[in-house]
Amino acid sequence: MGNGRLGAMVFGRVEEELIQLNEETLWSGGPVNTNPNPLAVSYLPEIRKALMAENYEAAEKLASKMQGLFTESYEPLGDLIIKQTLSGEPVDYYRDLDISNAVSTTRFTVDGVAYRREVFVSAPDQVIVVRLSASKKNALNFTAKTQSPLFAKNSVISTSEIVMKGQAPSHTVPSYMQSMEIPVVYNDPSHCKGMRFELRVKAMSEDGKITTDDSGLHVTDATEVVLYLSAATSYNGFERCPDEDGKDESKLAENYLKGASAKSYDKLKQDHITDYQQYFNRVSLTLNTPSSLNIPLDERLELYTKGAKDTGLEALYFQFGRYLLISSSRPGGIPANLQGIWNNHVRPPWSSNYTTNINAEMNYWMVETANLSELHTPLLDLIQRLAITGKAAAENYYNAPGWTVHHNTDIWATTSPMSGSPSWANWPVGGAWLCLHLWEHYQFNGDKKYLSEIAYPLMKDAALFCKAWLIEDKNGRLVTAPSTSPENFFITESGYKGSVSVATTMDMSLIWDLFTNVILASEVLGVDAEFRNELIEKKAKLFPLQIGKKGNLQEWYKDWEDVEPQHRHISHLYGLFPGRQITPFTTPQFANAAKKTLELRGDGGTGWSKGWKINVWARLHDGNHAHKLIREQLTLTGVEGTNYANGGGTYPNLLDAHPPFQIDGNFGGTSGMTEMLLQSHDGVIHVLPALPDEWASGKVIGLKARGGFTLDIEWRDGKVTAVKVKSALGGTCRILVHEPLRTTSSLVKAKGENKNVFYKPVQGQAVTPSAASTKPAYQYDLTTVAGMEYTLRGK
Ligand code: FUC
Repeated sequence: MGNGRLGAMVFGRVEEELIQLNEETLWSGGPVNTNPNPLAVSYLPEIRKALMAENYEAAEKLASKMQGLFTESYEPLGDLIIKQTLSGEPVDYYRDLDISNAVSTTRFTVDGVAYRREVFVSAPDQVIVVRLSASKKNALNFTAKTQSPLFAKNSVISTSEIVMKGQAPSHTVPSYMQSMEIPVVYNDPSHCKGMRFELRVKAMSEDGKITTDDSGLHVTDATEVVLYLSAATSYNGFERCPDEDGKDESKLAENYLKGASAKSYDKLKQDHITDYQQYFNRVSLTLNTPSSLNIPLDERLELYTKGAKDTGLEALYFQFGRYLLISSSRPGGIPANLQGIWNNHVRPPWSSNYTTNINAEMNYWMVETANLSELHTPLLDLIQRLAITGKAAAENYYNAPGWTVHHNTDIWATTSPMSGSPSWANWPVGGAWLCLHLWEHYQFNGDKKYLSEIAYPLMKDAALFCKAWLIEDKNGRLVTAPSTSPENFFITESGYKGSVSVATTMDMSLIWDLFTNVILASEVLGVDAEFRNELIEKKAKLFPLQIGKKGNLQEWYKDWEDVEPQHRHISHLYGLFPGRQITPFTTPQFANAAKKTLELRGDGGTGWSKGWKINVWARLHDGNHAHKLIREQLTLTGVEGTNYANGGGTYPNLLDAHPPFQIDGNFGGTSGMTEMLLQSHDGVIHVLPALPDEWASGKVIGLKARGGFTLDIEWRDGKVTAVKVKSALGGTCRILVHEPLRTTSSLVKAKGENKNVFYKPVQGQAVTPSAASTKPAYQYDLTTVAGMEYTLRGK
């Protein structure tokens, strides 16, 4: 559970309940050193020389010299442990997490007394609320205490309130670096790094007795008790020392608690539900006739894993992704990290940071399409901070203008390359990928002020970096060098296995995408004509997409073999998804090559890898293959240890298994499902572009399309029966459906170019769906007025 900032993992144990706690700003470390390796830039000419001489081995070695430090880690806040005194065995045990209102309930009966616990995390009141109750008067006896794996100390504030004060490590070494002797360091003599945190717990009750001491809160003979949990850290922005120059975490925690405990439980709960549902209720999804299956989730997943059909579970998984984002990413906060906001490790897997070569972006793939646009802002805000540290990285590492991000970042907005294998560390195009988010936020909402004041300047500066980063190969084409394709390795003609070469397809596709979007944005804003022309010129000279001897989309500059042909990353398909350089309508030859690549890569991989593959198969309009991957992603697993190759699946609580737990797969899965139902990246709003046979009938309400359109779609026996369009911005809404619609005075057969500026073709040619689609395709133009709704019906 969570409100974006505070996270709570409710275990639902009877005698000793455990609620694991997190606060999104609680990270190790402090402001980042933006120039950890001043000699780095001096190696660039040598690397490029080696690459031009095709000496990849030398280039790989030299790339290791252009690296920096690790990011810091997202840290756990601690635990609330509720030890309840019970006399007898529990019966009638029940627990749930209701994602329609974000409240969890645990109930059981002991000795004829029914006990109940309700937990929710309030965004309006910024507290975690736990209500314990008993069906019999004065039957509630328990102790609540707090603990933390970090350095922390408990004490008493009043007869009903306790506090835990602690400090985060000044540095935590990633868990994959096993050789470090002291991986978690607490003391920073300069008093800069290592933020403070505070957790307060207050109990309130109408009856019974509440006392406190250093061991916790003691409640005797009560009937109903509400616990309010409030937490804060001294994090004071990415550029400030969180210790010496930190916020007053104690005052913050105290104020949240004061405000919340002055409200009645019912009011707190109602305000929480109203707040949560303003996001959640925007979208609903029904697939076939919902089953009346009423069995525990682990059993349901097990049946599904064994092959049972359960489209209700698939729809639940879709909504669970939305639930998770509403619970972990709120305006004004920090973006959802590798584990969202739910982490109990001091040295979490991959530091529970932001991995920008796939994972961080995947968390936000569905934020616009699944109608949660405001929740995009934590990521968009982080990009603003990355552009500041990233300017230093561009200068220090490459002597280049603009800004750049490498493959990892954290709350301190680290942008320099990590230290380790160049296959992941030396990847300076993270900024280009993040810029897609800036652009899409505009594309979906059409806010020109945001585009001109925030998005465009950042995009332009990222393009400045890429422009400087490109060099000419011997044929005069623009390439990147050094260049990697995260995190894969090639085998050269002579048998050398390496990761550093020139102009990987992913690099070129990212830059193609960024240049395309900057060109469009500068046109929309009517600015920077000269710069735009320069980009148009450069874009035309970019090393192009290549089709390899196997008919695949080439991953590398040359048609090399892969060391691991089924590698989990499909970086070279960026242009298919999330990009739009490759589409079945505009570039069928490359779409076919991408399909071949996917076939060669196979459907295996980590949770997020399967999540990505759902999206790309949806973009290839192959709903059945996308659905096969949904089934695989929802395979029940208990594997906790790291498995890079084939362990992807879902834990009994519906969280994604990389393994270990990593939240990107959940978000990627939800995104993939939206892409199966609606696409709007290719010059037209494509309704049900990748409907699998198993989703024969259904209804989705509230999906978003570019240009400010919201769509409700109903279909029966695989055929669309009704489409409702809400237009926020007005303009032509061009719709592509696979069954004819009844035309009206405002809905006519589409002719000529789509006049809606949000649908400008980027491949220099209009969409030709009938030629490329295996199904019949009908296109209509709906003339819309801002604020109006239109219902279109099948014939
Ligand atoms: C990338 C992936 C790993 C993992 C990590 C967080 O390095 O290749 O599988 O997801 O990020």
